[in-house]
Amino acid sequence: MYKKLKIIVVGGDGYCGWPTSLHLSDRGHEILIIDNLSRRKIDIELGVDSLTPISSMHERIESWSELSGNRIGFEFIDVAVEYDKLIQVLKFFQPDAIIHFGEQRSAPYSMKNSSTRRYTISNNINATNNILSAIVELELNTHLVHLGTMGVYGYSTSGFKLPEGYVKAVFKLKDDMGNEIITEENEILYPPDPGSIYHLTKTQDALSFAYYNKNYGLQITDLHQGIVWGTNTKLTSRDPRLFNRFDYDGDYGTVLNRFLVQSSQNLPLTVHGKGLQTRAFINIEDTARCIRLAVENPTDNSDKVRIFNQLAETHTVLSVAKMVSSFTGAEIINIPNPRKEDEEHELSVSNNNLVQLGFKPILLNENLLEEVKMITDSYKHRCDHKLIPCTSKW
Ligand code: NAD
Ligand code: USQ
Repeated sequence: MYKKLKIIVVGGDGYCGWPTSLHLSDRGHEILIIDNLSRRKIDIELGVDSLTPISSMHERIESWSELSGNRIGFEFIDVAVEYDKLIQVLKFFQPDAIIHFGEQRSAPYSMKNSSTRRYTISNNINATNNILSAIVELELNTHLVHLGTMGVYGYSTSGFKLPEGYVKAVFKLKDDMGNEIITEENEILYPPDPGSIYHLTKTQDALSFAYYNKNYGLQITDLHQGIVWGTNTKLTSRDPRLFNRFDYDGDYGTVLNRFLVQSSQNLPLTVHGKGLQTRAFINIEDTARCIRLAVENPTDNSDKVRIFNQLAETHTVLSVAKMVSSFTGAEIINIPNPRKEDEEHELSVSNNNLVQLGFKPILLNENLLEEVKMITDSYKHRCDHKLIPCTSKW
């Protein structure tokens, strides 16, 4: 049996936030979404649209209430800017947990120009700090669950299985006389190594969490998530009005989803560089389940931030392309890499903390690819080829 919780989902209109809100509402938790709909506005700015038609936030909530009998609340607030409104809502709602998805999450968008770079920094850093600060100001006993990224660890061959957030470190230094000093073993945050402005904000979030935990004893779980793939979950596919968004454009489309769209459009699968860069992957249904596990099993340990690696499996980009190609027959092309990244490295990651809480990962398989392919085929007429290339270069 689990306790029914009052949960605020910041960013609950987004790709991960919407299915997670439905999943938690379906479990009987009381859900209040806070979102400033900035993701929909960025679509307008970029001239793109989700491949799947998505309803307005109000229609989503009304349909869910009609179909499930469960009410989800919605507050239109920019948490990075409208601190006073955020305070009012938290004071009134008194959440047991806040799930924080509310950040600008595209690495290519964050690297487009000075305006997107500055927006990403100010939005993400202020959103996180305002939420933390509001919990402190109101003296709430709220568990903050944040969506971080595997990218905080950087991408290069480490030679070992990446731990969950922390490493034991011994420092070897030289004093002024040149004598070697070897320190005792310390537990430290794994050294951050961001590969984009977006990833930089996530590494800075991690420091804020460590500080607010140390100084104010806040209860925080940071989920270092891999690349999410898929679109609908069992709940979002109950009715077209509940459909989840599907990004395929060069800024927001993530690699596996893009490969499936490219296949449906009879376009080649665009592998950046050698394609031997390894990434962590997780299905959208698992994203919602893992967050539920983190929220329903709050940390009782306030002496440090709890960090989980949230992934099902790791693959090179090329092996993902080959999987899609063997299933759809699409051609694979290697194109010059628009990003500054290591194109050939291994990645082995522990996800033991979530597994211990009962996470049984959904692995990439043809049936699941088939489900997503049905979506990319059904909405192929909504795809604009001009928007597929990755034009953001760094
Ligand atoms: P998304 O852009 O679809 O959703 C983010 C939501 O947050 C949007 O609805 C947006 O309007 C809202 N938002 C942004 N800034 C806000 C603000 N200042 N105030 C209120 N609302 C705000 O992104 P997503 O794919 O759902 O990702 C959610 C989180 O998960 C992000 O923090 C991202 O870093 C993390 N994540 C995503 C993936 C992935 O593959 N999609 C992988 C790892 C981690
Ligand atoms: N890539 C290709 N071809 C493409 C698109 C991408 O080869 O057409 C490559 C990229 O160069 C990169 C890899 O695929 O090496 C992944 O790119 P991506 O766009 O799928 O994912 P990324 O930019 O890393 O970001 C996404 C989410 C981000 C999240 C991150 C998790 O947008 O919010 O934090 O995945 S992780 O990658 O584990 O850090």
